[in-house]
Amino acid sequence: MQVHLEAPRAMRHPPELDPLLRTSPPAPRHALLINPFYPKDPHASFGKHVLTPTLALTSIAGATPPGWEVGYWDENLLQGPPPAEPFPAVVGITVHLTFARRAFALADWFRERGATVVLGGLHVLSCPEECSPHADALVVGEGVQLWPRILRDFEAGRLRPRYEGSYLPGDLGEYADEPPPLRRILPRRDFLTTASLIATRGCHNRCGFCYLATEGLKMPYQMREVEDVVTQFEATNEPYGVFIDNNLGSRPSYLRDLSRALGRTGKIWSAAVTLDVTDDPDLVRDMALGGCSGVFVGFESLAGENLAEARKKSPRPADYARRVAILHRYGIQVNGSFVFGFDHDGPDVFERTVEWIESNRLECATFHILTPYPGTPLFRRLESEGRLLHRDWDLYDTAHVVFRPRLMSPDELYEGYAWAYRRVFSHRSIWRRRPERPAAILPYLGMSYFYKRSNRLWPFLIRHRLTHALWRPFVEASRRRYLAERRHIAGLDRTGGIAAQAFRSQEMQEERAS
Ligand code: B12
Ligand code: SF4
Repeated sequence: MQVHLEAPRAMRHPPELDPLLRTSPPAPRHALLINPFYPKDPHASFGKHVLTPTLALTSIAGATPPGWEVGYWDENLLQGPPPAEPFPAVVGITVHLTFARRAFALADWFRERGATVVLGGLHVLSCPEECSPHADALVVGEGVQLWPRILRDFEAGRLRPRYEGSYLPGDLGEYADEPPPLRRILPRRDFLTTASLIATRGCHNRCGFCYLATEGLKMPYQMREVEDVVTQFEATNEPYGVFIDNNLGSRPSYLRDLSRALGRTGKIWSAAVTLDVTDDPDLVRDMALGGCSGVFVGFESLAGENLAEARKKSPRPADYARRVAILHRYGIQVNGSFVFGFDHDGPDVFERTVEWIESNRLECATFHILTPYPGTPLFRRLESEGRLLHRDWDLYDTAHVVFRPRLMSPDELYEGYAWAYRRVFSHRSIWRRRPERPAAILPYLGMSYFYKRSNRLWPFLIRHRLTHALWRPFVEASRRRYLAERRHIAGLDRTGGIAAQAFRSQEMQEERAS
């Protein structure tokens, strides 16, 4: 039996949709884009869900033709169900497997009242036949290039039931030519930062458990112009940005150029990268000088056999510690992501992993129960081995066991996952993982306690829209620490190279500002 820690009601159940509500007729040329509610894992931080918004909806919004009004609603911000006034002519909903049920309920509710509903997102890509009964039009794959065409077809009364997007450069244009996301529609108060940024698409890997390995998905690595990304970041007026790229480090030369250009802004940012970036410590130094305050690294497993089976081409686990030390040397915090339940994971995997995290002082760690996303090689293998326990997508959220593990029982896997979170969120573990540099300890502790030990507070903070205001001092402290650290890092190597130039231009900017 899996014992579940209970999340508060608002974090478990979506807001109610009034079945009797009568609405006005659809307002012409008015579109509403919706991110549906999903239940939150009580073991992890609730703060994670208000860090930064998904870029799916703002990317679509950025491609909306002139003359259209476009609204944004994220049900996870605890402000109730989507607004029905003015009643939208077109509703666009992003669908992931874990919130597909909610997305369909919203779609049905709006359609019953006369709106035209367009569904897009990862679940439409992997299970289109499941989504089509709930939509007037489906967008399979890339949506930005198709959205203007969909609105035109809608106005001309010739909307098609299905549109196929493509991530390949072609008739519909290049990735680099796509319009920037429209971030002004985002409620700024509700997120730590509304600067969700994306510079690249794809990844050089195709791990068997990753959504990038979904059958039929062709997503070559593509990059936006460096200057375009920097301009977008500056326009947000946010001091901190989060790159939501699958892997910002797949092309080291691009990451170097981007880091150098970002160094001009004096802002800080974090990004997901693979450990390969540490092949070249000089690249890591450029990232730090460019304002990189933290990286999210998918270590996945400390067992090489698990990585080999998933076909993840990455540094050997025996070399992880040395590489983490390189990131720390330049003051970059490491948020490690670990997956439990691979075929070579026995019941000792949890303790071993947590011990490793603590002894290498990872500032943050995220755990996932191995989850076979439909359409991936992992899903096909577990299905053919008869190991899937069910197809209740609500539970395919990496916080539940949905398959039979090889070397332990589903209960052992679940309990071990829950234990690992309890342990890394404990006072003892937070303290043990504190950074070595004394100046970094206080901001680290403040952030850790606010992020990891405030789940009782989060629903209140989110509902009362206090996220941005309360998080801001922590961001500012980190930014200041970074600016100071950059002096230190640039001082270590005043060769007259670009690294020192970035520092000097930053110094000049600060002097001008004061
Ligand atoms: C930001 C993010 C988050 C944020 C915000 C999530 C949210 N839904 O609000 C936070 C941190 C809260 C989060 C949490 C989680 N996430 Co998350 N997250 C991401 C991340 C990094 C970026 C998403 C994004 O902005 N992509 C960029 C946009 C532009 O791409 P896109 O969504 O595919 O949209 C394009 C098309 O799909 C299409 N499209 C999409 N929607 C629509 C709608 C319409 C109308 C149209 C026309 C087109 C269209 O057009 C878009 C442009 O081309 C992705 C990884 C990634 N890089 O994509 C993971 C990812 C989506 N997350 C994932 C997971 C598993 C989770 C969690 C369950 C993990 C956990 N246990 O905590 C939670 C729970 C959230 C949930 N149930 O979805 C998985 C989903 C796997 C799957 N097959 O569903 C991903 C893919 C990561 C991964 N590599 O496995 N996440
Ligand atoms: S390295 Fe990460 S983003 Fe790339 S394919 Fe593997 S899991 Fe996906």
